[in-house]
Amino acid sequence: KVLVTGALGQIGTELVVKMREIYGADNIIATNRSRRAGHVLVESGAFEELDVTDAKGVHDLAKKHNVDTIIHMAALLSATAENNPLMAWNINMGGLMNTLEVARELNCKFFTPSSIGAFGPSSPKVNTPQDTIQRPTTMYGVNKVAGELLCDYYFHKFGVDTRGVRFPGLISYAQEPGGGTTDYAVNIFYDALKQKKYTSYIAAGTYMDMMYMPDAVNCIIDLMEADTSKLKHRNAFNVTAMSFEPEEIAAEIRKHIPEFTMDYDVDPMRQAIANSWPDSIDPTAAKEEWGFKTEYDLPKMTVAMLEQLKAKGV
Ligand code: VAH
Repeated sequence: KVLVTGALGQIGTELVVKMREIYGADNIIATNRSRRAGHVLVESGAFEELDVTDAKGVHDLAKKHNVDTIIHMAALLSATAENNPLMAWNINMGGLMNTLEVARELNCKFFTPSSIGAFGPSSPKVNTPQDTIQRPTTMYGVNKVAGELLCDYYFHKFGVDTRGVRFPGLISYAQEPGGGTTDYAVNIFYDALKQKKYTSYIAAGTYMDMMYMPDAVNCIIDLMEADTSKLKHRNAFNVTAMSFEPEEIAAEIRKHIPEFTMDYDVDPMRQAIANSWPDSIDPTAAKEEWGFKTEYDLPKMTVAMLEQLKAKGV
């Protein structure tokens, strides 16, 4: 039985659908701080409200469902965290500690994502190595580095089978993201379809790693099914599918919507966050240790996103 926190979030939504297909709907317990009536997951299977900052609530729910795996996705993303640093610490670190403790007590396998946000201005910017300096300058980045270290600690101190990846920006059609810096690369598709125009809050020339959500979901499943004896790293594998800047994704969209135009209204805070992150990261360790691979590059993702959003009625 798998407990997923933050299941109604951008990753959780598609992850739970895929895991239910693979492992059976009754074996994946979707939880979220609040239920969202009408959300595909709330209407289609086991759903429980869970606030990950409630240690007893996490323990009792995991015990009630006799879970053996915890996929901890509940967190505040970079821009939200930068606007509410104390709340971000409490939710991101408090939630992680509570779920790690339950994983220790109930002997659960554990996954939580880190991010390219775990790197900072002093990390090598291009082809950022798996093991390198990590001095992020955002609260989100501090949470992610602390989270990587905490998950390593629970592995070597308590033997908890913790695993994780450093996700790039994730692009999805099923559930809009909330409060990220890379989300311009999602918003651009919605606006291209609705008004054939997008105003980017990230400046031209700002490269960031990205990945289409189906590849990200497969990443989590592949890593969780990997042979633990092959893992030299445990948490925070660099994973990425592509790196692009706003003009490149706009040009790709224009191949399908020729009249699409984009202009800029740069948001200083999210631009500063983006500037502190790598341009591109090196996923070699993930490829070597558990066969990480992706199917979608920018052209293929653009076709898929436009098709799926049109089908959704955007
Ligand atoms: C964010 N989408 O923008 C998330 C992610 C690497 C980016 O961590 O905060």
